[in-house]
Amino acid sequence: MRIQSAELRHLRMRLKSPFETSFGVELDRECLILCLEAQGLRGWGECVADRNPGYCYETTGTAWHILSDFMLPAVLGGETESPRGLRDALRGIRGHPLARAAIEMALWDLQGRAQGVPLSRLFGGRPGRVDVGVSVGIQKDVPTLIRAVKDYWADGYRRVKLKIKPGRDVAEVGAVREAFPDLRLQVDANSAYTLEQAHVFREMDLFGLLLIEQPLAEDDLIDHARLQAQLQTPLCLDESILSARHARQALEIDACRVINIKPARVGGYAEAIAIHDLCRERGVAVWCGGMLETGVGRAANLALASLPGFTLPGDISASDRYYATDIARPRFILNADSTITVPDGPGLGVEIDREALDQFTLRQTRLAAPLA
Ligand code: OSB
Ligand code: MG
Repeated sequence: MRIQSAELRHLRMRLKSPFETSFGVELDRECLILCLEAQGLRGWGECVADRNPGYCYETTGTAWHILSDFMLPAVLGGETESPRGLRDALRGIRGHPLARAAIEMALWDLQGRAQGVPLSRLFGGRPGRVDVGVSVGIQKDVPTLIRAVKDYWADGYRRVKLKIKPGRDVAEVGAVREAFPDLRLQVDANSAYTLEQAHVFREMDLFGLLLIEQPLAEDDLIDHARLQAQLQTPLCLDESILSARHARQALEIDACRVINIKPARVGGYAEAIAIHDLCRERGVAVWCGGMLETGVGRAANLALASLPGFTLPGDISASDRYYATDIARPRFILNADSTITVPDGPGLGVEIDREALDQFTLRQTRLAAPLA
């Protein structure tokens, strides 16, 4: 498939409520939206890099640079056979998985639309519903946190993830556990601790958590293995896993027992599927992480989560958990059984709301293939 042109936009969208993690507070979510055109079709991709390099080193600024100056020129006009062929087209460009994943998503969408097939089918999943939960940011105080969880419970979420950081951990999680004894509960530290603070996690071991996500540094598999050895609760890695090779090595040394698969973090859906396959072979549970995606990235994540190894609920909440207005239609709604229905239209299975897209666009650029 010859890619004729690319349109890249930088968006800013107001979050319905501020999202606080161990690395900072977000009031607005920024992202890039990419549209690739080929054979009269449009494929959409989302780059989930944020304005600030808090979660990872990429930002909307670095992704704009890498995409418009290097990655898109390498793809435009060339014969990119399939999303899986992107790796070859980008040989020679190191790193920047979030930028890479945006192009890959648009190629999957193009392929799905060209073949009239939903992404879930292209990925090897099945149509239907997937289990989801909600990720709750750090709140002002414990009563506010309890109220937030109560509201999400009332909305129908049956799995909750609490963000924690040093000093805002055992008391918070203990209070939520006491108020909601049956809730499927997990925590995410976004690498805010060191092994010297292992006692925090030994205390949390008593709360019956589904998992503890990324307690230690992203480049520290060894100390994660040391921590896992002290705990009953499975450790789950997010930031540490950038490829299927990392996943294999982490599992081999028992640095984690669950993996959060975020397609963007590993450079796209092909690598995400490879991690899923590896974990499934080994009987290791995986779930689909989130990056506060718009309806574009959310549609693709739902398709991924429809693969059989995704046995834990994903961080894929309903559209109205994040945004009053989204850029894709239809909006995703939570079913009564704490699931969301996987889109079944061709490609991503969502349509772009041009008006909303324009409303949130800070800047845009268009790149065309060199004349053949
Ligand atoms: O660590 O999982 C994370 C959001 C932004 C950056 C990192 C993370 C998150 C979330 C939100 O936890 C998950 C969601 O999209 O609902
Ligand atoms: Mg995480």
